[in-house]
Amino acid sequence: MSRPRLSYATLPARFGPHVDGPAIDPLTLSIGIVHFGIGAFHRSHQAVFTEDAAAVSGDRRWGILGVTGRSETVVRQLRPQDCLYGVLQKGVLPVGSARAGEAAADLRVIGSIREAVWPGRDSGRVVAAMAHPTTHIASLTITEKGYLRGSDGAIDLALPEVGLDLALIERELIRDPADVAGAATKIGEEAASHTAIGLLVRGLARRYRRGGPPLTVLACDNVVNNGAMVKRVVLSLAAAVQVEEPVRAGWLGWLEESVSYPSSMVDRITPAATDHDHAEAFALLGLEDEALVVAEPFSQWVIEDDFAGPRPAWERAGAILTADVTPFERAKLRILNATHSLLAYIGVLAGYATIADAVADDQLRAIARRILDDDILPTLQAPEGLDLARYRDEVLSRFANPALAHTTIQIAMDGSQKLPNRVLGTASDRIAAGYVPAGLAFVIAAWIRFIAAGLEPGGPSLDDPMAAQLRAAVGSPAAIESDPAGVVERVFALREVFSPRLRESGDFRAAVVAQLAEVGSVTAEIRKSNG
Ligand code: CS2
Repeated sequence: MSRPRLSYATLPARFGPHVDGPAIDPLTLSIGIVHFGIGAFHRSHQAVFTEDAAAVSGDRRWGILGVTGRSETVVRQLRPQDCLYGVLQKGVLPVGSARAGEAAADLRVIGSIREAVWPGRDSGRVVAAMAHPTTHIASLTITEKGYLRGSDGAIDLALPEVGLDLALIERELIRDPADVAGAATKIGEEAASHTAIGLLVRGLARRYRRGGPPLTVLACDNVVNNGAMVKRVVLSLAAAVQVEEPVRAGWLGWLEESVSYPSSMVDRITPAATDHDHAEAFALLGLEDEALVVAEPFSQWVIEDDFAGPRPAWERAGAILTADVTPFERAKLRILNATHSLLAYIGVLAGYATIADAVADDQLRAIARRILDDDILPTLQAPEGLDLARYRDEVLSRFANPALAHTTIQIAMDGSQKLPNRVLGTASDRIAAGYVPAGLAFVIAAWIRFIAAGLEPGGPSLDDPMAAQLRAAVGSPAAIESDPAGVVERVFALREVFSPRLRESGDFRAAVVAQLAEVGSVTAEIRKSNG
């Protein structure tokens, strides 16, 4: 017999210990937010803040319409569950409690996602929701590569799927499909957009055509200045439309004046849920939950208070609304994400499957600590209320959380997209200040060795949109030993990844060459001592 599945109907009237239901009746929420990218991170982070804000304020306008990426999987997981899902929060009982140090898990069912759609079939629904006057926010967690930026930061118009989406945006601007008398286009029959940004801009185009109220586009990805970044991407696609004046000028003017693009810093470690997590959640709730997400207890959201219209009272749910996100965002990307990437690459090479295992290694923890102190902390200005040294220590202890199986290989993906945001800006600042950051060179060297290891039969898989270029630049695994300077030269020639300052610093390249040897000996030593 199949086990009962989580849904509105099966939701228990009372929950057992360590389990909680939605903080507000999900069926009373209307859609106010369209979110692109309803992966695990959105569900463990913004969706929880949004539900808490609704519960505290009683404002029911902020249900979320969640849009998947290319795959329909999340829709299949959520829809049969009335979009309810659990967040399994896993940590260790704090010092001072009776069972200090023991693993502890709590489950909370979240109901703030009210609709889940797949652009392959439901693009029309997304565009309609974006044009609807009660929608005030379009938010995004589409990962670094989802913005489809070229090396100048504008959208890459040469990509065929972007070209296809541009045509759909032009069609929106010239002729609103729903306005055409007799056409009676059924929403489900509208053409599918191919990219998240294409669909977002198409939704904006319909909103503009309908004379809709202002809207906020809120990027929630780990990208430097994510507000300005998404604005550039949106405007570069919007400006590429070939439509006549005055439509074009009106459209571009509306995007400037009626749409705001606040930056935000997001933080909650959310590893992929394992079978073991599913079993643990089932034991707590007694219901099967195919959309379960797992997360650490810590959660933080800092948002630039620059909204074009109304927004949820996120500050009442613990978010920080501020005039300037930059110091928070820098500290988080440069301390947490950079160290995550370091531990991911060196961890894979040393044979550690999870971040917790990698950071439990004394030698690796000491290396991480040294890089943080020598090369990272000196580049940061502490945001008000944050002590950088304490933050560093907290981050390392969050990584050590033994209850989270956050795999090194998961974090190792997309290095070409991640490193510019988390490591290379820091390196550039150190070089500008007259230092050669050997520690950051070590991080790049670990990444290069990781790429090289992937060239070996049975080596770690390289999951990266630039995988082909990266493999070609490294050449062969043997090249790391026979011609390290040549390898570094070729990797640094990748303009999409390295800024001119880094490309031109011979000292930094030499440091990376030296650190390739260091990474090799550290990982060989660890593998040997671990047998
Ligand atoms: C991680 C992040 O996957 C990664 O690259 O560094 O997802 C990290 O877990 C989050 O940013 C934590 O807030």
